[in-house]
Amino acid sequence: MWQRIVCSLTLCLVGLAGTSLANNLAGYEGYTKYTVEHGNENAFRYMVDLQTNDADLDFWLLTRNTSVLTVSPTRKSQFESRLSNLGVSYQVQPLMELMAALQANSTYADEDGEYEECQEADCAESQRPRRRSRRQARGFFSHYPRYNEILSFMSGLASRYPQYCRYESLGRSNEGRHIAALSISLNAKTRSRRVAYIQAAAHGREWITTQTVLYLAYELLSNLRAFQRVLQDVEVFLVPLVNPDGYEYTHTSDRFWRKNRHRYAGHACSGVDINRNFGNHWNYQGASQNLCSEVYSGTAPNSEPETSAVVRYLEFNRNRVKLSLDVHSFGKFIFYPYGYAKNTVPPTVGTLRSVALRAANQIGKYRGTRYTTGTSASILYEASGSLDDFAYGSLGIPLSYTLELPGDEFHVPSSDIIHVCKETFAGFVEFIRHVSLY
Ligand code: 0X9
Ligand code: ZN
Repeated sequence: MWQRIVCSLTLCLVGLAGTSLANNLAGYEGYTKYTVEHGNENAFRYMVDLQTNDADLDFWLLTRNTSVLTVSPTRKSQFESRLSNLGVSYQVQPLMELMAALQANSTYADEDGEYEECQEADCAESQRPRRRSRRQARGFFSHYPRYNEILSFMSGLASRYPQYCRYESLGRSNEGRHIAALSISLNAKTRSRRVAYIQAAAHGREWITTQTVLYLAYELLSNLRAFQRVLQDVEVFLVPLVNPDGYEYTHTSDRFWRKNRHRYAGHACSGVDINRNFGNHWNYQGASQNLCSEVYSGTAPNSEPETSAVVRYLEFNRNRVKLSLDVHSFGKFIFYPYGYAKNTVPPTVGTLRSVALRAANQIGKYRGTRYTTGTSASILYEASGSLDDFAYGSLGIPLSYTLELPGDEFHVPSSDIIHVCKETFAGFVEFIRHVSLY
C-alpha cells in the first residue's frame, strides 16, 4: 500500500486511526496531475471546451494561462498527444506522489471528531477557563473536521454566546444532512439589520473554505467588543457547509468529489454542481447537461435541495442582504459579477471592484498573500448558474463575490489552515464593513 511506503509511522497511525486515507483515494492509482501552460487563446479555448465537455478530465484550476487537471491512466497517452498537437508545454506529477507528500503534514479527524470542541452541555456553563477554549480552538483549526464535528462546533458557539449567536438549519441536503447556519448579531431584536451572507464548501473537496467561515464566527464571537462598530447594525449570516454530502463523500470515498450527491436511478454517474444550479442564465455557458460532467447543472434551476435552501433564505431576506460571499478554493481570486459571459459589465462595477481591492489589500497585510480581482469570465472562464451572478443579477444584492482561497491544490496542509483563516478573516471583515453603507 502506498501509504505504508511513504509516510512515517506516527503519521500513518494518525491516518489509519482516523479517516482511512486509502479509502478516499482508492481508484486514483496511476492518475497523473498535469500543469499545462497555455499562452495562446486557441489553446485556452480548447481547455475550456475540455473542462465543460470531457467528463473524464478533472480540472482543478483553469485560468487563461494555466490549467491544472488530473487524468486517468487510460486517457493519459491520448491527452498527451492532444497537448503536443496544441504545442503547449506541461509538467506532470503522479497524483499519489502528491497526495503522499501532502499527507505527510496533515492530521485527520474521525467522524466524531478527534478534537473535541465544547459540547452543548458544558458550554452552557460558560465558566470554563478562557485558556482551555483557546487551546481547543487551536486544535479545531489545525485539522479538517467532519460534518458531525462541524455541527457541534457551531452549536457550541451558539450555546456559549446565546445572546449574540443563533444556530439554525436552512434545510436538508439530498442525503438528509442539515445545511447548518449561524446568525451573529449584536442586536438580535432589531428587525431592520442589514445582512452579510457568507457561505462555503458548495464544492465538497474545497475543505479549507469551511474552516475560514467557522474561524470568522469564532473570532467575531470571541472578540465582540472589538467588532462592535462593524456589527452595529449588521447581522452576519454564515453557512460554512452548503454541500455536506459532497464534503462527507470526500472524506469517506473520493477526495476529489466536487458536486452534491444526487443519485439518478439507472445512471452510474451522480451529482449536480451546485454552483451551476442557480437560476441566473442557467446552463448558458460553462455548464453541462451531461450528468457525468463535473459541471452538470441539474435538471432545472434550483433543482437541488442545497441550492433551493440557499435561494429560499436569500429571497426571503432579499431587502436586507447587502453582501453575498461564496467561498471557494483555490487560486487567490476575488471575482465579482458577471461570470456567465465575457464582456458583460455590471452597472456598479466601480464599487464592486473597489471593495474587492480593499478586501484583497487587507488580506495581504497578514503575510503578503496577493489576490487578483476581476470578473471570473475574464480571469478564468465563463460559467453560468453561479451564486455570485444570481445574488447580484437576480436578487439585486449590491455586493456579490466569489473568493478563491490560496493553495496549489485542494489540500492545504494542516499547519497552514490557521494562517489561511487569519488572513481571510481580515478580508471578510473588510467586506462586512461595507454592508452598513447600503
Ligand atoms: O467554477 C466555479 O464554480 C468557481 N471556481 S471553482 O474552481 N471553485 O469551481 C468559480 C465561479 C465564479 N463565478 C462565476 N463564474 N459566476
Ligand atoms: Zn469551488
